[in-house]
Amino acid sequence: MTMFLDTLARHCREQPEKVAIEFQGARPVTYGQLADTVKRTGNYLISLGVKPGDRLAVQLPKRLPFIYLHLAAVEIGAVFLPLNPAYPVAELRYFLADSGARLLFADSEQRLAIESLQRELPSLQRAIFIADDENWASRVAAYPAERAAPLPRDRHQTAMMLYTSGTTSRPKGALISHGNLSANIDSLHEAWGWRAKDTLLHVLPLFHVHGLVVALHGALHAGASVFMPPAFDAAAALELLCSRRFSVFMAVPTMHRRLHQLAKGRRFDLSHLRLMTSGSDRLPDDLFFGYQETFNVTLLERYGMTETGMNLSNPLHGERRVGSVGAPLPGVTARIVDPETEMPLPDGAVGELQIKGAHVFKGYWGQPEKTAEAFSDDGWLRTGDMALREADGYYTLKGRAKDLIITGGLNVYPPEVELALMRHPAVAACAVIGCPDEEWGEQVLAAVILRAGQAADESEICAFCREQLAAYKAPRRVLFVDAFPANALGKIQKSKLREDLCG
Ligand code: MLC
Repeated sequence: MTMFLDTLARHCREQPEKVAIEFQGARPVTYGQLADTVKRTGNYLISLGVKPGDRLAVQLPKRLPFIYLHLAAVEIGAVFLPLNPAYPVAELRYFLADSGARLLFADSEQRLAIESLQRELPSLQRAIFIADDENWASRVAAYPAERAAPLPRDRHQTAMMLYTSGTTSRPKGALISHGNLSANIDSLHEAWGWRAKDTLLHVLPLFHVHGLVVALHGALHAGASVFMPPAFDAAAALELLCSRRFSVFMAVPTMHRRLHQLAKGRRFDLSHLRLMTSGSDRLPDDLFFGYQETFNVTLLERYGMTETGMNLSNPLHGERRVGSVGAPLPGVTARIVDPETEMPLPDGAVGELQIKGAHVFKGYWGQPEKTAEAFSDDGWLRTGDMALREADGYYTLKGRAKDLIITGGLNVYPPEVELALMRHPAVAACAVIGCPDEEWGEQVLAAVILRAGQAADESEICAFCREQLAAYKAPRRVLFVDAFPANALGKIQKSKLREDLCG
């Protein structure tokens, strides 16, 4: 297994003049410059007292400093903790307290909010604010581009901590090791044929596995070039895709839907792209076929999760099957089991999808019982997704064992939203569900029973949730009901609620 950072270092030595990243509106960064700035950034972090194993939190918009900090933190053995810039203070407080991060880099617009938080968080020794137009290279210019002694790094060391929503509790920090990252990247390179002449149009957020590992690491590991707009804009992306500059594009179904809708029946030939992938949520069949017709492209659907990176993929060559997430990637083993007994099931039977491989995460930060729950007795990761395996090895997802909602490629666990709703004084009981939605996949809907004599309206409840939760987790709709459908044990039947309310 080649360590991701070692291959990156090799590209920096062997092709220093080649463009690594062109951030839209900024001067392109070559591999040589990338290596130089990352090394200086690492020394800057060391001068700030960052030690191997320290959690380094970064809540910055998608810009070059985010990337330098990410690569430098990982390179010096710190644990990189990316945080969605959309998190409100209440969520940020939890992530910083739970992770015990000592250092936070944040957008200067957040200064007031974060400084007030700092008083409550003794573990957070320092917050450093970065302005939008800051020239990062000059911030770190005074630090050497060499290191006195090489830092020890092994594949079990934690490289990143990524928070995933908790099924029954607050979000958990998934610990991703250097070995996990390398296993993922090796496997994707083999499966998707990444190569140095690839050019990636990178439109995904950087604070998730999809944008950070699958897309960015994927390209840098290959020595390819990345063009990166600060955010996804469908019209701009379509124009760029038509420009013939790119060979690879990766997106979530909501982005593909917007691109497809933009075409409005016109045809654009994007077949010069050798690879267009879809992931983080199920790709609807109509979009798969719509892409073929409108863009002359067969999207490659793959399946992954924060705890593992990528697990299954349709093939680069060969049949990309509609509705299927393909077969296990190189180095990945998958099985379908009866969720009660965990006994393997035959082909064609629906059961829980379980995964093994060097890419599977180490566990959750500070939550050994949650880590234990995540694995079967014989060490398989329980994905919580229901699936079947066809006789020819293709897997098809068939729903979720857990009550997860996926909206715009982001996971939302109902208990977290329900907890926020229950803090509202007028809410007596609530149930949160995902309703099907063409653009977003699903939208968060809350069914609420009000306390006797209390009043509240939809917009008030939505606003109340948004103070506590990132906007994508807050309900888009609130329906007031008198009772919930319940089973004999009094447990709310969410499937019935979906039938009744989603219409
Ligand atoms: C934004 N909003 C969302 C949302 N994203 N609401 C629900 N779900 C989401 N995912 C809110 C905004 O706050 C805004 O609220 C309103 O929706 C409309 O905003 P928009 O401007 O239309 O949305 P936009 O900013 O364009 O974002 C849409 C998007 C974004 C699709 C570009 O959601 C996105 O980048 N999704 C990708 C997520 C991702 O990378 N997932 C990978 C996870 S890793 P208001 O009311 O304030 O205006 C993983 C593993 C794997 O799952 O296998 O890949």
